[in-house]
Amino acid sequence: MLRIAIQKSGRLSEDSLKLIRECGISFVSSSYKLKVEASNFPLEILYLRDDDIPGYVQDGVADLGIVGQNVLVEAGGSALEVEALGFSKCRLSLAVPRGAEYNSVADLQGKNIATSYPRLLGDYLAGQGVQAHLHTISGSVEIAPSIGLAEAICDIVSSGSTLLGNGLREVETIFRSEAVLIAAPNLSPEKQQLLDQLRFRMQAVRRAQR
Ligand code: PRT
Ligand code: ZN
Repeated sequence: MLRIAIQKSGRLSEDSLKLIRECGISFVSSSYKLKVEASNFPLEILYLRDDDIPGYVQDGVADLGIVGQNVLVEAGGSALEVEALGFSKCRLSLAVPRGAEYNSVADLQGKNIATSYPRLLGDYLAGQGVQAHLHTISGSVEIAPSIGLAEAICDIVSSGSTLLGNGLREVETIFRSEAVLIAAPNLSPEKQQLLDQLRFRMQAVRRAQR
């Protein structure tokens, strides 16, 4: 039996469930059950917070998971990306107040930057030779400049309307993300075979959508 962890409720949930169903896997999901078993494929589905999924997969509590690449890379563990899934596309970007002067990333030298992605941002800044003070906050990052916490932010953007609504201007895209299927590094041969079957079905679903 394979165990897959998906987001309980959020931007990935609906498409994750839809993809599993489109693979021909039947299960009855209900909002209060955190674990369900499929009836026609040896698969158990766990509903978790997305941030916890890479860790559970790395530790083998779940064999597979569906998360954004942003969460996988930020987690920095040993869970492996095995399949890009094409949904929940977004980007991780730096933004500054609309009126602030900004010519290049060098302008962030010595500045305070608020983010929920200190690893991704730290790696990017290091690659650019820029040193800044990173303030890690877990939500409502876009508010930081207006309350004097930071001169810039680094957060997920999709339409751009949240930045606009908070008087911010996107200045650099540092990472592009989409939902991915991840797997534990050392699956047994039996589980690996089930994963191959599941991936084959997922690829067929994606090809049919193109
Ligand atoms: O409760 P849990 O921890 O499970 O969920 P969560 O609140 O951490 O995550 P959730 O559901 O918001 O997002 C899950 C994943 O969806 C993210 O990790 C991304 O991979 C992906 N994704 C796609 C997004 C967005 N689009 C997105 N727009 N994640 C977040 N946003 C937020 C962003 O943080 C910002 O506040 O939406 C706002 C910007 O949106 P726009 O359209 O105004 O630019
Ligand atoms: Zn989360």
